[in-house]
Amino acid sequence: MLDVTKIRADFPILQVEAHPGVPLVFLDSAASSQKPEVVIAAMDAYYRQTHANVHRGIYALSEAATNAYEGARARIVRFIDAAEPAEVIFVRNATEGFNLVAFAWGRANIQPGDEILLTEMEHHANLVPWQMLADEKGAAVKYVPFLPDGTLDMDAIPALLTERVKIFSFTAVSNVFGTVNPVKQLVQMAHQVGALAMVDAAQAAPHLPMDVQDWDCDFTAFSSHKMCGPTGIGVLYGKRALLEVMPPFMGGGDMIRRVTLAGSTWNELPWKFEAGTPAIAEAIGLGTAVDYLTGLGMDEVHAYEQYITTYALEALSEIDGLTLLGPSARQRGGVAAFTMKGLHPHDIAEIVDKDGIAIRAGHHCAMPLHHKLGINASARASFYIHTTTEEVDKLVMSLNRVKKVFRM
Ligand code: C6P
Repeated sequence: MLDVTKIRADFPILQVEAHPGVPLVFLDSAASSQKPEVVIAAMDAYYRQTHANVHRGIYALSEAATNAYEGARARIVRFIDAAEPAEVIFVRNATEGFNLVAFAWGRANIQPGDEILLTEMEHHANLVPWQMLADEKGAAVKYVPFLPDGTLDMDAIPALLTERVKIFSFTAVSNVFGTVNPVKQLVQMAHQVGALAMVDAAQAAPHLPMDVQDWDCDFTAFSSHKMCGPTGIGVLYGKRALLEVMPPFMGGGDMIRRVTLAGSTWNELPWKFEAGTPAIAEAIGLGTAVDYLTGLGMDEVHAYEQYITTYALEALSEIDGLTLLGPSARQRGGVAAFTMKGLHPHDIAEIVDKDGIAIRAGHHCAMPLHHKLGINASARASFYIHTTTEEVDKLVMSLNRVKKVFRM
């Protein structure tokens, strides 16, 4: 079991008060996680001692910066078990990863009449870029439905996953239900009909051991800021054979081999997809975050989150009038979205904030999911390696107070 007291000491922000005299209870890691001291220190040290542009300078400082940047990539390669650094592209966030694939792979491969298969539980990042592509190409977007318990309707897939489908893109872990989807099985199903499979790992990479070769996915994307790293950087993984033949996403410096006034040729992977000066300090911060998580052990991280989520689901289900969204703790990651009878999620979030508790309220960038449930919004508490049972108890007490305030 993780030593949560020790872990909490690693996160400077957990010493901060939410309001004067009110300690912060941070239950919004699914939106963006907090950062351990080692990550902050690595970025600080980089700017103080190593900063120069990468891949350009002949001088020692630039070489040191390049080594640190590429060293971060090597850490990601190990963390997700990619076959080689060429397959790990630094992007701004998961959202950019989806846009890159929809733009570069999609424009070259999607024809009128083709289908793109998604699920009804997707985050807008894995929805809107495909809808834009389908509109442009005269293709159709289809959706695997979810069942009332927030799991995918696996029986509906064979009828949807026909040979017209060119790519099946789905989330590994839902950011609302917390559902952990059977990634390997879904990838296999896509490949059986000759479709590619892209996995949204935004809520998986921070919480579960990840192995892209075992998944056998063609692409996956995730964000650094949800996994103890800084904002402004994320990762797109793609199989070399696919990336090799894809046209670039953006043009500019670093992504070219040769430029003449008549035209240009492209750099090798992964730099073909990294136009312009990259987020160097952020890559180094992400590399350090990966070291930090690896040091804890991703199996241990997952086991702890299962423990705290089980505790939270039990405690929350005792509150009269509260409805939890999503499956049992066994099948979910560390998120608990809920509604409370007669209360707007924004009112809930506003009142628990007075007790120092940070939760998210709204549609969590999953409007179609909420629409299907017949609601506009939900409240969501999310847990991470530093969440304690005492914090969950505080949330439960505060939610009972919300009911009193609104006389429910
Ligand atoms: N979800 C949440 O509060 P970006 O914004 O690119 O870093 O991540 C997008 C994204 C993609 N897929 C899933 C499953 C996600 O959860 C997110 C981000 C946050 O749930 C912010 S909306």
